[in-house]
Amino acid sequence: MAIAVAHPNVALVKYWGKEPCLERENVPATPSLSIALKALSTRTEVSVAAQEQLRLNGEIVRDAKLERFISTMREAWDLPPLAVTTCNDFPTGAGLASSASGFAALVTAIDGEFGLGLSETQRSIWARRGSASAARSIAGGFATLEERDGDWPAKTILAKEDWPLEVVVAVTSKEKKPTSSTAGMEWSRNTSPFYPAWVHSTLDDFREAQHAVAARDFDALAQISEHSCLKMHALMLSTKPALVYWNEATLTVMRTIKELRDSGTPVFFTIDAGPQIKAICRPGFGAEVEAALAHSSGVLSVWRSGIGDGARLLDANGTDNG
Ligand code: 2P0
Repeated sequence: MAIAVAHPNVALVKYWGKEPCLERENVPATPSLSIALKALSTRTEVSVAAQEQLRLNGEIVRDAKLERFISTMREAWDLPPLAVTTCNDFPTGAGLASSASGFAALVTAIDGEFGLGLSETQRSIWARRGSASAARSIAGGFATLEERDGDWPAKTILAKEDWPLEVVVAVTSKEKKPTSSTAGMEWSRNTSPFYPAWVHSTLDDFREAQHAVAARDFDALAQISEHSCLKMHALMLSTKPALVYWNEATLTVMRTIKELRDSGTPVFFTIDAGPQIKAICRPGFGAEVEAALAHSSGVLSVWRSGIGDGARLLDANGTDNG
């Protein structure tokens, strides 16, 4: 049996939309840039079984996306039936990127169990076929996902130790999101009049964010990240039917973060395809931001996190030596 662990990631420059005709391969229409969340993780065990079986958070489930992904891997390798047991220590499917950490941990565990010998780049390319954001969870730290030589590998552009930003996740709902990201981004591409502008302008956002990370320029990263986030939600709102992922508490927390920043705390927000808010702050400000968000109306729970590593195998005792 092989055991792997991976962290979800939060995109600061967002991915929303796939290349037409390459949807099944999850080829993004835009590059993206993210940070991994150390405090949240998915742990996945893979072993050989008499019959294929997926157990998610203790329950046997069917998952079409995962089954399709494993059959794609079988086109490249002769894999036996698998027992896959996966657990998230955070809500699944609620806008906390469980598919990112899920596919990253799965590819890493399959690679380990069957000795496929995949490099980190190859694992990221495989993980992307499961879920594009999963490629970034293979890399960890500050990671990019962009086109290179006709493929889309993820890459760590700055190690977490080199800029130990802190993240506070404010959970405002534990419900599953109403529309999956995969479906939502297809609707946006097909129906929003803003979609071409989104694709075009994200290239500039990506370059600016890369420069901000390289220079460890917090204010520049804050500005470009909030812009990318709000532009993605504007695209979602202009989709038919409209994709409204926020709730009342999402807006309240957004205002709390703005007030914190106006009073001198170096913090900015980002929001994915769900109502949770992630606040990113300079090292040393996590406790203050956590306390403020915990008291914000409608917040159910808060998590504080550092930046995490990429997906990795645990040893035979399940110990993380990474
Ligand atoms: C991101 N999200 O860049 C964006 C921001 C959500 C909002 O990547 O269809 O689960 O499996 O490739 O990766 C969520 O979408 O979608 C996502 P698929 P995925 O993090």
